[in-house]
Amino acid sequence: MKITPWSEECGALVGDAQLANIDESEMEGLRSALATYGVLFFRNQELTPSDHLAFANGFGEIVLNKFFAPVEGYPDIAEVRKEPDQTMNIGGGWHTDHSYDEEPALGSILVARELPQSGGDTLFANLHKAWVALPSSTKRKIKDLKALHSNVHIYGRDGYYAGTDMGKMLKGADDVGQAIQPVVISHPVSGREILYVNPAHTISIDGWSEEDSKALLDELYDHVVQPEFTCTFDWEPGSVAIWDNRLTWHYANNDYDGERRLMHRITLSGAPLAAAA
Ligand SMILES: O=C(O)CCC(=O)C(=O)O
Ligand SMILES: [Fe+2]
Repeated sequence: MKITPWSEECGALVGDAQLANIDESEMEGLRSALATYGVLFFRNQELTPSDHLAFANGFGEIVLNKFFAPVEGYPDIAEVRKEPDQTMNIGGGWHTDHSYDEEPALGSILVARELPQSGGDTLFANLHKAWVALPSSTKRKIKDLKALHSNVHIYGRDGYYAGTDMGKMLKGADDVGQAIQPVVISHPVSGREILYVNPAHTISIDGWSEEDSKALLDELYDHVVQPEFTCTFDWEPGSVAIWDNRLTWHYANNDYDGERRLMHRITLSGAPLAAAA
């Protein structure tokens, strides 16, 4: 197994490894690389849905996403699908998954199944690097804050997706919820500080007015999306990505109208998040 940085900004490429056939010491190497790099990319994998499931079970514990349709015959694998006649995709804005859960998911293992001719890249951002580069005055101001995260406005009955052509592909509109999370967390494995707010799910800073919350959050979001903290993954047949939801945001480009894109996702369960010391 050979792990090399994907770019200066984020991620690592893992070569000389087949996820369908990995031993426990390589698995431990992947867990540790994920905590360091935030997202791991793989090429030329031959991974059936059963292999995908076996790898996920070896890596950690699986948690179900309540909103995505399952792959037929594999209730633990979710479909991330956009059909040629759809205009909306899943994850087409900067976000991290499941921050609205009390115990946010550790991350996901996403496998390319059907790709458009071009486009459909996924962008990632490194929220540890983004934290480190914040001015000290901002760090002091936000370090002990908490924020409210929700999915009601996205997956709920009157949410964002319900009004689009993605609405019919999703389920669980009554299974929505929210959680309070520290604005700066300590990574459960590496202990590194991470800015833990995101444009899709963070509603407000706990105890702040809507207006003041928005001003601070917008300032933080503008900071994170700078090129020095982000990288892009161009999917090929056989590509796999594993990301850490605590350390990264992601963004699925929606630039391939008229073509199908189908990915299989298994979500890994996480733990409650602690505020940075
Ligand atoms: O399709 C992608 O590239 C990512 C979609 C997404 O946001 C997710 O699966 O959580
Ligand atoms: Fe996502």
